[in-house]
Amino acid sequence: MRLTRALSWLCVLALGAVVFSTPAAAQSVNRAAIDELNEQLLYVALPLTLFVELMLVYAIYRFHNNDDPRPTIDDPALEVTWTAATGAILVFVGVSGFFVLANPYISPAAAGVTEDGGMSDDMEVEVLTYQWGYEFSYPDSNVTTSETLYLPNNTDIRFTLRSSDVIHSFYIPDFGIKQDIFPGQETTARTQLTETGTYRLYCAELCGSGHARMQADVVVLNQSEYDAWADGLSRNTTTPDGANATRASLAQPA
Ligand SMILES: [Cu+2]
Repeated sequence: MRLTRALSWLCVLALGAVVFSTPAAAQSVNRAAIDELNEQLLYVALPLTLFVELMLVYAIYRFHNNDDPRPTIDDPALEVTWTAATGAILVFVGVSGFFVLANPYISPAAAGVTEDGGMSDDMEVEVLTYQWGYEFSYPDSNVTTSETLYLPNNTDIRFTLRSSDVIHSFYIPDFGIKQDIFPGQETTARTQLTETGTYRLYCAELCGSGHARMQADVVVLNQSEYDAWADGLSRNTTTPDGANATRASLAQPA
């Protein structure tokens, strides 16, 4: 009786942990897809964990005074059942994971999105990495900045990633984006942001002595604020928060 009560409390605690650990609203469609997958897998893993633990506790309790244990003899029905159940769970995990991987925001290259590919409505941001920093170019607005990456929300954005020296990466944990960047090769990341705010971009590949300094702020604005920011920069005004110069003024020697 005491055991039953203890197990009931264990179930209540586990359910409570799931309910209260539900993550806050995601900041990007990528992050939403990844969070949803984690949640689905949790709903499979939690009952399984509970089942195994309950069996363990039951076996300890039921057989702790068994002085003459005997091995289990063949039980084909039981073996078929646990093989089929394990197979079904693995298929569920594989299929759920595949659908997230095939998402055109998560794997733009796998989904056939190239620089001049089918998703040309995307806003493009060219990211150039070097030891040790990021430079962001906005071809649509003819603007180049460093230190801070400004982005609009509710717009499909494609990042074209290049490196001028060694392997770097483009890692924004809040957006669920992590893409390596290789010298002499172009990689792509894609997203749509859902929440305005300030986030952090990191390099996640050890790229030399300045690696720890290689990070930048990411500011997500609503579309009108973003347009005002881009307009202001294209008119060659300087803002105090990291925007350097327009691409036109960079191109002209002083
Ligand atoms: Cu780096």
